[in-house]
Amino acid sequence: MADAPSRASQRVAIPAGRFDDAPFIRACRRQSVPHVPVWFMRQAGRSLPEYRAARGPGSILDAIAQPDLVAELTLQPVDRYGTDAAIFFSDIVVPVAAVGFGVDVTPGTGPVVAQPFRSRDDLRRLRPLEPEIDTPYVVEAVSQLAATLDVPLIGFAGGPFTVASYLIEGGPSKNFTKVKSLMHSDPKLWADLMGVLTTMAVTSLRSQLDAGASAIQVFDSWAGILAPQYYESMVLPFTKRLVAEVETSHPGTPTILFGVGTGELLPLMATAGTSVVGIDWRVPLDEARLRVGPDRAIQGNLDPALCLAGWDVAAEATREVLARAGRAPGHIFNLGHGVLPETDPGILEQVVELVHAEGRAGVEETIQEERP
Ligand code: 1CP
Repeated sequence: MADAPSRASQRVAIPAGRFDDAPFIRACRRQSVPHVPVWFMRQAGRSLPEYRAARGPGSILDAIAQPDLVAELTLQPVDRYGTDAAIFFSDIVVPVAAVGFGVDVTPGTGPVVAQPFRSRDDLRRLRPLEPEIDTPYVVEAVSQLAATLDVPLIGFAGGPFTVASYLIEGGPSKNFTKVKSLMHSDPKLWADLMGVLTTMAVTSLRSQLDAGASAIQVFDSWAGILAPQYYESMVLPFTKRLVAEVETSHPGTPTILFGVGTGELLPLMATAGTSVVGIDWRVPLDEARLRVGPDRAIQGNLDPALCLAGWDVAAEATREVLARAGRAPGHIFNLGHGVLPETDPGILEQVVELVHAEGRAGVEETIQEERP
């Protein structure tokens, strides 16, 4: 680890804006595109046989700490599907695990915390993240990928609410009762915890952008569990700070904010400052466009479960998503949540082909046709 800074200084500089003409980046900016860009949340891993072959047994955190393996796993779905972006292979709990909070990721379950966050004393277990020391493998893998990829790399962080939910609940949760009770019984401690996690996310995202990521996504996956008024007062201010700080250090970087079950939160999420709002499958995209307003691109929103019902069903549902997205620029095709492990990769391959062939949102020729 002591050699991390020198390795960093030897890194080849990747010019910022290298992918400004890529359809994914252009769609994030609501610019015209040659075709609707597509990528899939959780496209790496899970359903790919080549993932299972390369990854082997053991905790995913061990895999994430091997830059060569991470680069390979990140590239696999891009090579197979022809997606317009790569999502960095890592996990939202990597920063908190790296500062020693005591988080593991159990196969079949997800993140598990040995001693969950309970009181003010636990804030001491969340020291500031130093990426070159704590997560040099992230910096290294992003650098390798930035030098190799011919599509933009999306870096990511967990939204502070979603990361806090794992720390407080101790693992995956259905009702988030412990989180909600801490939020409401000790709002000051909640704000302090959110502040620490926001800073950690910003630090991690900046390290990924410095190393060559072209865009970032904030996965606030479980924020949809909250009523709008509490999302607005107890989560959104931190998301706004996160986005503003990334914009300050890396101006113009496309940013995406995503959560599941956020139909009622979309108008608020649209004020967080990201270029794009991710939409789950519950809100049709024409309605989603109304909820997020004209200043944001949208990403989504094929129900991942419909990819399990055969190609005819998946094709019809894909066409429905494209039709609902309409012709206005600023649609990135995605699933409404992550790829399900039992998905046939062949179906996702066909979805990409169909979106590229038939997606019209922001397509230049369409815009010209519509000019008087
Ligand atoms: O060992 C394994 O292979 C376990 C499965 C797995 C994988 C492949 C986990 C455990 N994490 C990951 C990688 C991962 N996690 C990626 C890499 C890129 C990709 O898969 O394409 C990304 C982007 C994440 C992000 C992540 N982790 C989120 C946000 C996205 C989402 O799905 O909402 C969340 C909530 C996690 C926590 C997590 N990690 C792993 C699991 C099974 C879970 C979810 C557990 C739960 O339901 O609470």
